[in-house]
Parts: sequence; C-alpha cells; structure tokens
Amino acid sequence: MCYGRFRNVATDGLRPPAPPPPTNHSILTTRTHARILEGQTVIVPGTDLTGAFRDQYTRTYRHMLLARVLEDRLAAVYRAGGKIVGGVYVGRGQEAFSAALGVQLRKGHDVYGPLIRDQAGRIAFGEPILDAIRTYLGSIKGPMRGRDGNIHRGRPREGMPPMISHLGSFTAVINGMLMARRLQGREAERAVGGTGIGDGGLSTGAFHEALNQAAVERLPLVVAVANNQYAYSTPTSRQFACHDLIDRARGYGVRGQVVDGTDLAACLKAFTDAVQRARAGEGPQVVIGKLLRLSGHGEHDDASYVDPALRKGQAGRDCLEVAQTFLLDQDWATAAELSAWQREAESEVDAAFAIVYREALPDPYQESWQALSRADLVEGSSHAGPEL
Ligand SMILES: Cc1ncc(C[n+]2csc(CCOP(=O)(O)OP(=O)(O)O)c2C)c(N)n1
Repeated sequence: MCYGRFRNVATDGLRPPAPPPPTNHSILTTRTHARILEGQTVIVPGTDLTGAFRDQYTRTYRHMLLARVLEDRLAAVYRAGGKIVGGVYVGRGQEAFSAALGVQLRKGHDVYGPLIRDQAGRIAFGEPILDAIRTYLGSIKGPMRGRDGNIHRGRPREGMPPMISHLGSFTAVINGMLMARRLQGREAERAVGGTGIGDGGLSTGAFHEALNQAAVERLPLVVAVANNQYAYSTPTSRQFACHDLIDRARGYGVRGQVVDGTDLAACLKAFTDAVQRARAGEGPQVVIGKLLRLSGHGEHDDASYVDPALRKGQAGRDCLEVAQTFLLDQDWATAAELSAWQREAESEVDAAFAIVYREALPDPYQESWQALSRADLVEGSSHAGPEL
C-alpha cells in the first residue's frame, strides 16, 4: 500500500493547510463550508488512490455518518425526556479518529476497548446500533439486559469488553486480554488490542502503569488518544505541561504519531500503520488525534467554556464535513450519493428505534440481579446474546 502520503500526517505536529481548489457542494452546510475548503486534504503526486483505500475511506465515512445520525437521535430522545435515564455521551467531531481505528480491527479476532466517544469505532468494529439504543433505553434485550443506562456495554465473546468508566484503567484491561492470549500460547494469531482514551484520562496513574506495562511486555496494543482540548471543562493547558502529548509515548519507549483527527484520510493512514506494526510484533503504538469535542461532555453540558477560537481553527472542523468534501473532490461520491447515504443512515436508525420501543424493560421482580460478569450469564446459555 502506498496511499500514505497525505498531508496532515506527521510525527512532529500538524503542518498548515494548503489552500484547496474552490468547490460547490450542496450537501455541505454553508456555515462550515469555507473552513472545510481551507483545510482540505491535498493528495501529493504519486499517491496511490486506487481500490483498497477508496473502499476503506468510503466505508469508514458511512460508519461515521451512521454514528452521527444515531447519536443525534439519542440526544434528541434524551432532551425530549422520559425515555433515557441518566446521561447521553456522544463523540460528535471525533468520528473519523474513532472509526479509523475500529475499521482496522477484526471482530472475533482482535480486541477492542471503545471509550465514551467511540460510537463510530464501535460501528466500524461491527457492533450493531441496536446495542446502543437498547442500552440507552434500558431494553431487557440489550447486551447489559437493561442494567446500564448508556455506554458501559460490550460483546466480550467478540473481543469487545464492556467499557469501564474509571479513566485509564481500561487500557490495563486490554493489556490483560492480550496477556491472556499470550499465556494461552495464541501469539501466532497476531491479534491486536485497540483502545481509546482522552487527554484527561492520559493523566491518570492507571494509564501510565498500563502503557509502561505494554511497553515492557511489547504488547500489540494500539492506543488512540483523542486530544479534544478539554477534559470536561479542564483545558489542556491545565492538563499537561509537556510540549506535546506525544512526549508521553516517547517517555515510555513507545512509538507515537500525531495526526489531524478531523481528517479521515490522515486518521486511516495513521491507524493502518499503527495496527500493522502492532500486528507485526513491534510493540505498543500510540496515535494522538488533534481535534475538538464538538458537543458538551454529555448532552447535559452546554460546553460554554470552550474557547471560540478553537471552534474556528483546524481542530474545530467537523470531520464528517471534511470527509464529504474529500469524497466529492476525489469523485468518489456524488452529492446525490451522499444524500442517499444520509437517508439510508436515518432509515436504519428509525428502524432500530422502532424495534427497541416495542421491547420490555427488565422486570425488577422477575429478573435475576446477579452480576452480568458471571460467565454463564454473559457467555453461556442463559443469555443468548443480543439480536444482530
Ligand atoms: C479515574 C477517574 N477520574 C475521574 C473521572 C470522572 N470523569 C469522567 S469523564 C472525565 C473527563 C475525561 O476527559 P478526557 O479523558 O479528556 O476525555 P473526554 O471526555 O474529553 O473525551 C472525568 C474527569 C473518571 N471517570 N475516572
């Protein structure tokens, strides 16, 4: 593969964007169109843009789109009140970075530990959107059988453990799953473990321990660090004093890359490289995505603390709109196709909600409230698992 010579992928930071040719794409909102064009990815001469990359890009874009449509609907249902108890946490603006890792991993073979903003990665990995809707709406048919209200769901049998909220610790869980395979003598399978974390989570002791362990053990771990500029309302200036987060990887002897997290092409290249290296036995890999969380921490948070200048800058671009412009400029999709994909995603989400609205919530008098971690509940016959 030699599609890897896109601008905006650099191990030493982001370069200023070159001005792209003017375009006129009706699918894009005019509000952000000019800004997207300003930073549009430019393909350098000699880049191979044939088949495989085009296919992967298009596929990943559609995963991102589905995630956005799904999360917008979940947010709307939450705001309407009555159906979703607890919070709704979305990955708006982080879909490219998230999906670009998820799409590299093979369900049932690799390990994937998605975090709070990784709905797009989950979809790219192969989690059905029914899992998300069932969990948020508390359906008895959900992967957590109505016990969890939002994002702590998984499919352990398929290599995706339920997310845990304790920041930093999930990386150690993924390490553990990789170590288990090693101890079982399964290293020849060359499974990779991918997981996400935010700039805030990176400050935890648990994460430092986990990364150090992965480095020392040379585990095939890929960590996607979404530097979305805020940990809740804490800006990065109050989070770390090093020049760049990549220094953290270097400090542990781990290979790292920094990527423009709003640019799907750059994200795909970075994660393709990172996963290939981890699979080849080169040890853990860190990919840091520069982007901005385009929503609040959760839908209850208006994000009024976000610096408006960040929203106008490169990190504040909407990765979905960047990808749309790229698809049109490359002639990989027409505006009509983009609209059709949008409608398809909306229909898919409509259909899934219609299914879940008909499903029961757990009956507290009938349910066995034993822990779901019990193997016979999660992995065995008493729980057939969620419908696909
Ligand atoms: C160990 C730990 N400390 C605090 C929290 C509470 N908490 C939940 S999310 C969050 C902010 C996380 O920020 P970041 O890691 O940057 O991810 P982002 O939400 O920006 O995607 C905090 C402090 C937690 N879940 N775990």
